[in-house]
Amino acid sequence: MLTTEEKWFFDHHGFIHLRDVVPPDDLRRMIQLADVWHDMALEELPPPLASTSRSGQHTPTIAHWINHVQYGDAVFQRLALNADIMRVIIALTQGTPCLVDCALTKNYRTSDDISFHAAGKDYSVVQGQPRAGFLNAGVSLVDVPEGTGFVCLPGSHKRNFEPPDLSIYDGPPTVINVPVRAGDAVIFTEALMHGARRWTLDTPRYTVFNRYIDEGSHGALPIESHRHLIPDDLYELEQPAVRGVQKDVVARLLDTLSTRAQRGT
Ligand SMILES: O=C(O)CCC(=O)C(=O)O
Repeated sequence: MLTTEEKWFFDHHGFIHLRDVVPPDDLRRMIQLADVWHDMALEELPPPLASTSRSGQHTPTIAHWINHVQYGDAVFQRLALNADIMRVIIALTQGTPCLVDCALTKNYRTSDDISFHAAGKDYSVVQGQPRAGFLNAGVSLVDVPEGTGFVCLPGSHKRNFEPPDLSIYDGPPTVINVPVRAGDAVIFTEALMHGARRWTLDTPRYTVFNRYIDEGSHGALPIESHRHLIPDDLYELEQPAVRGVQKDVVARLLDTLSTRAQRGT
């Protein structure tokens, strides 16, 4: 599932950078929808789409996100089930992924930066394979040049020692910035200390953050009242994960990946 180099890289750094995994037409469609939804008042969003960044105690200049976008359009369903991304998610959850969030963010030059944070310490190596309990697949819809966007403290997911007080604007080797192209995914464990530098371009930054866990669920998904808006595979992916029990959707994704590998595509 993961190459030897990917296993080493993820264990060493806490993230994997996948290049060019989303087709340009899908990127265009997601940006189009992001512009429409981000311009809407909360009550105008098509249910069950919501925006916890606009409903909580956040500053008005936070980099806003819209949740549950997979219920809003097939393009986000394709993304949450994207075989190139799921290859890594299935491997790192050791076969039992549960999708817990799909959030579409839009950053402007005026949006706040995001200082270092992490969720939990759930990273280990089990039977020689890396295992992460909480993963984030950040898919960039635009090119993100060096100096802005995602930053992390590589290796901090192991957290054998708490890091000192570091700034997201510090440089390598302690802090690294990960420039990406439109259609790339940075899959990282939420145990990794990460954040985002202020956006510097005149055109907005658009990202989809799809989050997955390896056991149970977070309780918010699936949204039963709107179950008819998503395909069966996605509905199953949102069901609680049970360790040792393979979901049919996972078996289907593994079949797709194995067929592709045989064809060399
Ligand atoms: O904007 C980014 O790349 C980082 C986002 C982030 O820190 C998060 O989703 O927790």
